[in-house]
Amino acid sequence: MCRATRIAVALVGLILAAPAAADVMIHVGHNKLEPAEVKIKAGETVVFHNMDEMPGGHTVVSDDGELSSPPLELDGKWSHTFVMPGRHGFHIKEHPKARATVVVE
Ligand SMILES: [Cu+2]
Repeated sequence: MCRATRIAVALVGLILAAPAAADVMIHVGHNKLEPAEVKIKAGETVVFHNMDEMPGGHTVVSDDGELSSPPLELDGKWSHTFVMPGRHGFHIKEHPKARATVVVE
């Protein structure tokens, strides 16, 4: 193997060895966000996936009012990529007692 080929093989090996960053999922439903807490690293994405049909949909909002999904239909998804470390609280606008926290490390 020539040197360039060896380097190319090594690079492909590195790419294949790197674990794929899977998005973290929070399930949205009637009066529930599950799990109630997820931990991610800065730069990772959380997907909110609506599992229950409701007239008008389910809207995911951050407790600080900065972020809001559109009303999610059944099987609708909304994602957000978090860059700021800290604890980010969310609730469902239509079910304010349904809460979840995204912990960004
Ligand atoms: Cu509902």
